Amino acid sequence: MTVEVAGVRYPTPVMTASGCAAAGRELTPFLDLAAIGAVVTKSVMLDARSGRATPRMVETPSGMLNSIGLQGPGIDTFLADDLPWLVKQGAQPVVSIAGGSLGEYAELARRVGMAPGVAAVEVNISCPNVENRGLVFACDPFQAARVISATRRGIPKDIPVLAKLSPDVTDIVTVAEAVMEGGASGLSMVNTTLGLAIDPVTLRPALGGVTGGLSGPAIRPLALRCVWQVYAAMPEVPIIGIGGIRTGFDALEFLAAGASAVQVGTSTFHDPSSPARVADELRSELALRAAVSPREVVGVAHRPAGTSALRAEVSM
Ligand code: RRO
Repeated sequence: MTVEVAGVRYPTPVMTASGCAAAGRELTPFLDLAAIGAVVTKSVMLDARSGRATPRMVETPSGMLNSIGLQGPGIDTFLADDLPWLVKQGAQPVVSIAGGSLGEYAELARRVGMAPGVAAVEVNISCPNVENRGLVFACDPFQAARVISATRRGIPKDIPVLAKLSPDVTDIVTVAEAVMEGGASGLSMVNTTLGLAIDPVTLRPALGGVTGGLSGPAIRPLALRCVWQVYAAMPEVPIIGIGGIRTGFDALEFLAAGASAVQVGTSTFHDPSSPARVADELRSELALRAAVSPREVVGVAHRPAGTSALRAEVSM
């Protein structure tokens, strides 16, 4: 089940998604952090933040909305407490960073780049819960590329920089091309999509922050479409698929569409063992199709019917 993404090896292709389990401590009663693909930590900013007004989460059909607003301890506390703890667990830490300006990303990169044990850096340029839409850098190819190159400069060459993209754009391929030109080593696709829910009693927005990021199975076809489009345009670019993955077959869909690995997020709220369980289920799904490794199915959905060596008939 080992996979390689942008030059780094992971024990399985199934990682945690940023934002759903902080730095992983809450998951330890439910799974072995060293045995899952990677722990992608909650996006951390330079300073500690309390986040947005409550309520911050609301259930929606087949998913949920969040409006956390980048709550976190700040980079110094993260690097002093959380990262060393993760390294001690034997986990592969993928550190997610988020800044409000180019300078902040550059400073975050400099500090994370000096810390020991970082497997990869995921650059969150797509948080939907920022003060204004102009700060969703991933919605503008030019700004997105600038953030990635400012970050890349601060990170040692052997540590990959993954750009986390937003699905809330007209043409995700243009953004993907821009960040790759800016120096990204690969892409994490996708972040949540902007949504809204109305409280049935007050008839006001259900979230304190009014709008929020929609996640869960409701967005899986949307995320899958994004992965498909980018793989079709740039098959050589490493992609980590994210969006509503809940089962091994969901993960397999993303691999077939072109992802080399996946992240599981919202599912952990009702089953905290999800990242390990999905990997186990994916192993069975691959065996069912006589695939010897996850690598064998990456992008297979793009090949003409009948040209793959995989077992064609699977009884469901
Ligand atoms: O903290 C958040 O509100 C948040 C972030 Br940073 C993100 O990238 N995506 C999201 O749905 N929420």
